Amino acid sequence: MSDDEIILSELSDKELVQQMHDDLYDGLKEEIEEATRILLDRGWAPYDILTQALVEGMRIVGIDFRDGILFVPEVLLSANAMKAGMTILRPLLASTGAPKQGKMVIGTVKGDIHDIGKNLVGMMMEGAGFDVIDLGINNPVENYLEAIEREKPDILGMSALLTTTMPYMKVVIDTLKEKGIREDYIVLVGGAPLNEEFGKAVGADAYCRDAAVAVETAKDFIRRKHNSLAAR
Ligand code: B12
Repeated sequence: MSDDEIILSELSDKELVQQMHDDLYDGLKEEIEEATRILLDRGWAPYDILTQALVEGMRIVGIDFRDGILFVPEVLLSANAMKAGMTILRPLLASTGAPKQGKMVIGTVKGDIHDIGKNLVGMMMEGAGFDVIDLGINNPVENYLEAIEREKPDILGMSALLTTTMPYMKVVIDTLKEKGIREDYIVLVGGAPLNEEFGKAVGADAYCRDAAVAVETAKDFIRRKHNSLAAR
């Protein structure tokens, strides 16, 4: 059967998720939107669609990008398709009615334009009851400073997907230290090339491997912050 004969709504859940991986690979935005809606109609939890269909699909794209089978223009189409699916899921993830937890400022560091992971973390944090101020991509240290001064968040989150841009996180954290305000914020870092050791080395409070870990870690730090304030 050729692709254009596939009727998404007639596929089983498993086939549909598989088809979404293929459609994400091919950058088919409308198909991703349709399939996302179908899974929602079938009672799928938004988080499961996000992880099993979209994030897993992008993982496969990442492998072929790494191996030189896919190139930037194709991966951009995949990213756009993924974002279209995320746009449908976002309000559903954000409206969980979770009690207010705190505020987060998040942005991708200077030189880096990857934003899917950051957006996903922002969405999940909103769903968990955090107010999220998203600074977007390619942020120099000044942007972070200005935003934390203005927003007075509990958490500062930085994202980097390139080995060449991840050291910039240290520039931001060192600047906070120089200004004597490092301890005023919980600093969380993330992105595919990072690891726990790197997080420690740059002076972050924690490295988070994915959005779910980011939410749990953020809640944990907020609890600790409240406990230590209460103990004063
Ligand atoms: C999509 C993509 C692109 C898209 C980005 C579109 C967009 N709007 O984001 C485009 C095509 C533009 C792109 C461009 C480039 N890319 Co690119 N890209 C990817 C790809 C395939 C997927 C990234 C992604 O979205 N993953 C899905 C999300 C959900 O995962 P994630 O980002 O890791 O986020 C999760 C966690 O890391 C964590 N997290 C992320 N951020 C944060 C922040 C905080 C605070 C916390 C707590 C957690 C957290 O939670 C997220 C959700 O669970 C990766 C492959 C890979 N393995 O990562 C390459 C990859 C990152 N890109 C790579 C490269 C080389 C490039 C280019 C230099 C290519 C080129 N020659 O031009 C350019 C760089 C442009 C720039 N200056 O930034 C390399 C990096 C290699 C390296 N070691 O540095 C990778 C690894 C591919 C590869 N193996 O070669 N890319």
